[in-house]
Amino acid sequence: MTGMSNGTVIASQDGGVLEITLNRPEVLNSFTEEMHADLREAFALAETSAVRAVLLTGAGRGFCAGQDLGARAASSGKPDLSDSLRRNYNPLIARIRALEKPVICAVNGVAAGAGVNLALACDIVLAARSARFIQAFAKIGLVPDAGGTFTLPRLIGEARAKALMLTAEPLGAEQAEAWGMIWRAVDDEALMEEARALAVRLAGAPTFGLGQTKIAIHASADNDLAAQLEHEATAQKRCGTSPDFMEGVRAFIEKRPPVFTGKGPA
Ligand code: T3D
Repeated sequence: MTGMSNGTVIASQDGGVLEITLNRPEVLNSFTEEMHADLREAFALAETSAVRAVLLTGAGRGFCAGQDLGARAASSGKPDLSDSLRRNYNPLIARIRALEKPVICAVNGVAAGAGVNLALACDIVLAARSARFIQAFAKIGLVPDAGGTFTLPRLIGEARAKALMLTAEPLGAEQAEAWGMIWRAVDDEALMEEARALAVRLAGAPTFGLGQTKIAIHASADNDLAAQLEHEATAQKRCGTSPDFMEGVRAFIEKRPPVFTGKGPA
């Protein structure tokens, strides 16, 4: 196992799985400049070819409570919050969405503010049954950020997204699953075992094809059917010349488990 720990983020790689843990448990893993910088380093590791699946979680009883408000309370005058978004949150969300490999999020406890929307930027979200999701921005006069106004209405529809964002009411993990906001609510004690098993499984999958699948689903937000069919045709051409396609087909014919490399076309 290899990895890095620079205080506010722990990243450890085991085989093709990179596990990234937000590590400021005493303040529910809320974001400071330092944590953003550490997370950037962790996601740089995620972009290396040896990593084929990423698992993001939080240390302690919370997943992430969004921006550290202590830092904001200490600032004098009128902070330029667009600067914070453009330098930190926006590149983080864009990076997770663009990463051509699966990013699993294990929401181990409360997620609030940008912490919710960070989770929703990931590809597969599991949550502890006791976890709550709070679009807390309305309580402090801010607009939901970290991509939440993009992802949430697409996941659960405008009516529910508006109500959650205008009231800042907490949403439980089981309701989040029932609404299609997350993949699955899991018993608290089973969360990490289940999330890790999923990460290991996906790290052994045909990574190039999974990456193309993720990108195709994102492209559908902007495409009409004709454009999306063309997107699929182009992506399928590339997947069809990848070694994992040939391996998958051979393994099927030979009635044996496939051994995927994760590589794309040469
Ligand atoms: O500013 C910019 O850069 C713009 C970007 C903004 C993005 C955003 O995320 S804005 C939204 C910021 N987040 C919030 O408004 C959530 C604030 N936190 C809460 O509402 C509650 O803590 C929770 C509902 C998340 C959890 O409640 P509870 O009762 O389970 O825990 P707690 O007692 O409130 O929190 C535990 C500790 O964490 C506590 O510290 P203490 O009293 O033990 O010393 C609390 O102050 C601290 N904590 C929780 N959230 C934050 C925080 N400290 C700093 N910043 C936080 N966001």
